[in-house]
Amino acid sequence: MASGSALIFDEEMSRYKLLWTDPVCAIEVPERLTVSYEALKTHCVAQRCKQLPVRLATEQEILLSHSEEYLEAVKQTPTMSVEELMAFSKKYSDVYFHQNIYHCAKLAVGATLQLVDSVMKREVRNGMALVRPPGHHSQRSAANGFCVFNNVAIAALYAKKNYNLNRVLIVDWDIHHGQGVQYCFEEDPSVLYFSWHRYEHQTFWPNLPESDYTSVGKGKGCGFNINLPWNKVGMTNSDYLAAFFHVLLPVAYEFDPELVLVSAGFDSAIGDPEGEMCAVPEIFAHLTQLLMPLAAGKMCVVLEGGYNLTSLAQSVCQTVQTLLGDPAPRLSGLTAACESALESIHNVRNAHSFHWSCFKHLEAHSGTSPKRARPDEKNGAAKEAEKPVAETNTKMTTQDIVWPEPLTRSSSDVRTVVAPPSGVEVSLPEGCQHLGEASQSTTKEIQSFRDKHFQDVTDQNILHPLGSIISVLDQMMNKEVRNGCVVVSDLSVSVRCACERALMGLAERVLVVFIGDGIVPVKTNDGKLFLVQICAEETEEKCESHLSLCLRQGETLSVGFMQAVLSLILPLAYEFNPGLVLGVVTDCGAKTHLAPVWGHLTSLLQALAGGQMLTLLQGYDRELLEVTVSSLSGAPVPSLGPLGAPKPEDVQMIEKQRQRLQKRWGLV
Ligand code: Q6P
Ligand code: ZN
Repeated sequence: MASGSALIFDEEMSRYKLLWTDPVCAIEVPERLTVSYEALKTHCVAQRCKQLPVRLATEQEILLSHSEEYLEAVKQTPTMSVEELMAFSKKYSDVYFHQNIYHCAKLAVGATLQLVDSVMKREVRNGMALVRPPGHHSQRSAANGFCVFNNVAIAALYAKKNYNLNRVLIVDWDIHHGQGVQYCFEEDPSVLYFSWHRYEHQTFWPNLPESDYTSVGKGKGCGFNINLPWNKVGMTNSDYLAAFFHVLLPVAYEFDPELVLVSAGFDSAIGDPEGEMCAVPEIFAHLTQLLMPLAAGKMCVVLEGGYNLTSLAQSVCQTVQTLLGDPAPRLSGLTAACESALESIHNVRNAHSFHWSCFKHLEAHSGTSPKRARPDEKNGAAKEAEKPVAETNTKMTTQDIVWPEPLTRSSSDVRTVVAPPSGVEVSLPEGCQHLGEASQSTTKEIQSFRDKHFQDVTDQNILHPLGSIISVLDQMMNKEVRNGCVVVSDLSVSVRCACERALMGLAERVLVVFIGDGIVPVKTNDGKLFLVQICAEETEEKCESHLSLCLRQGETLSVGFMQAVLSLILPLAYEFNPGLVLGVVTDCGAKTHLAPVWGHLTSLLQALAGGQMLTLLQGYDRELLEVTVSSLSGAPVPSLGPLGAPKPEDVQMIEKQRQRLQKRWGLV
C-alpha cells in the first residue's frame, strides 16, 4: 500500500519577478516560494517527504487546456524586451510576464503532473507541489491573475486521460475564484469543482457574475460546479468549517472522487492583504485532514495564491504536516458561522438541492430564510472579538495583524497501540504496536476502581481489559502514543473506567461516540462529556450533550450514517472540542455493513483532540478490528462508493436532532 508524502519544488520557479511598477502585481514575489520551502526545512517537514524532481510539461500537456494560439504567444515572451513584456501583459488582467516566466510556467505544470503521477502510481500516498506561477485563473487563451497555464485543470485532464479516471474532485480554497478552472469543466460531470471566494456581491476581483452560487455547471455538468461566495471579509475558522460540513463534504462523499486535487491558495488565511480573512494557518491542517479520507487518500495539493509571507509559510507547513500524518492542532472557540456566511451556505445548498441527494430534503422548504447566526452577534461584535489585534493603532493594514505562531506538532514514535483479545493474532500495520502487559501500579488502580464502583465484579475477562484501557490512556498522557484500540467484553464497566480515567488529567472533555443499543452509563450533565449514540432502537436524549440517532440498518446504513457524521456529529464534535475521543462499538460480530463507515468515522474523528482517540470494541470481529486499527494508524480507508439518496426516515431523524441541538451548538 502506498505510504509517504511527495514534495515537489524547484528553486528555478522563484527566478522571475515583476520588472516594472504595478501595485496590483507587486504582491506576487519570488519569496513566496522560497519562504515556504525554507519553513518546511526549518520544521524538518521537507526532510520527511519524498522530494521529487520537477520536469517541464510537454506542449501536448499544455494543449490539454490551452489553445495553440495562446501557447504560441506565450512562447514568444522569453525573447521580449521589458517594454514588449509590459505591452504583452497589458492584454490580460492582473498578470505580468518576464523572460523566464514561460520556463517557470512549464515547470509549474510539470511539477503538478509529477505529483499526479507519483500519487496515481502509488509511489506515495499524497503530496504537495510548491509552484509559481499559479494556475487557477488562467484560461484557454488568456493569462489572468498571476496565472499563465492552468496547473490544476491540466492535472485533472491529464489524470482522466492517463489513468482513466471518471471522477476527479478539485477543491479550490484560494480566496479568489478560479474562474479558469470553472470554464474548463463547466460542462464536464467527471470533474467536480468547488471554490469558495471573496466576492462581496461582485465588488471583489475578478468581479464576475458567474462566480456566484447560481453557477452550478451547464448541460451534463449541471451540479458539478459549486461556488460559495463570501460576501464579507473577516471570515473565521468557524465559517470555513461550516462550509466544509454543510456544503463540500456531503457533496464530495456523495460524488466519491477517485482523486482529489487541491488548488491550495493561502490568501484565505489571516494576515493576507488580498483575502482579509481571519482563519488561522492551523485551519489548513483541518481542511486537509477532512479531505484525506476521500479517494482512499489520493490527494495532490498544488500551491496557488498567498501573499503574507508569514501566514503563507505557516499555512504550507500545516498542510504538508497533515499530509504526513501529524495530528492536527486543536481549534478552540468555534461557534456558529456568521450571518453572511450562513446566507451564502444556505443559498449554495438550495441552488444544488436538485443535483445532490444530500441536499434533496431542502427542496421542500427552499426559499426559507437562513438559519440563525451566532446568538451573540450584534453588528459583527462577536467577529471583532475573534480577530487578533493589530500591533499599532495607526494606519492598520493586513500586514500589521498578528496571531500566535502555530505550536509545534509532535508525532509519537508509536501512533497506535492495540490490545486484541487473548489468543487472537492480528497483523499490525506500520506505526502500530501491541500493548504490553499492564504494570503493577495499573493493577492497583483497577482494584481501586473496582472497589469504588463494582465491588461485585470479579470476572477477570471484565477486569483485565481495564488494565489495557488505563495503560493506553497513560501512554497518551505521556505522549508516547497517539491512539489505541482495546477489545473488551463488558462495555458498561470499560466505558465508565475510560471516561473517569481520561478526565483525571488527560482531557478536560471527552467525546463518546457509541455505536449500539442500550443505556450508556455516563453522566452528560456537567459539560465534561458529550455522548453521541448511533443505535437501532429509539432512546431518549437526556440533554444538550447527548445525541442519539436511530438509523436504518442494512446495506444503505452508510448513506444516512455519513450524512449524520458530516453535518451533525463533526460540527458538534468540533464545537465541543474534546481532549479525547472515545469510540465504542457494541457486539462487533453482529454489526454487518458497519466496518466501512466506521472506518471513515474513525478517520474523521482523529481530526479532533489532537488525534487522541481510544476505541473500545466489544467482542471480536476480524473485519471491524482490522478497519479500526488501520484507520487509527493513518492508513487510507477504502472509499464507500458513490452514496445514493438517504432514507427519508433517516433524514427526518437527523433534521429533528439538528433542530434540537442548534439551540446549544451553533456549528450544526
Ligand atoms: C489577484 C489580482 C486583485 C486586485 C484586487 C492562482 C492566485 C490568486 C491570484 C490573485 C490575483 N488582483 N485587490 O492565482 O488567486 O491568488
Ligand atoms: Zn488567490
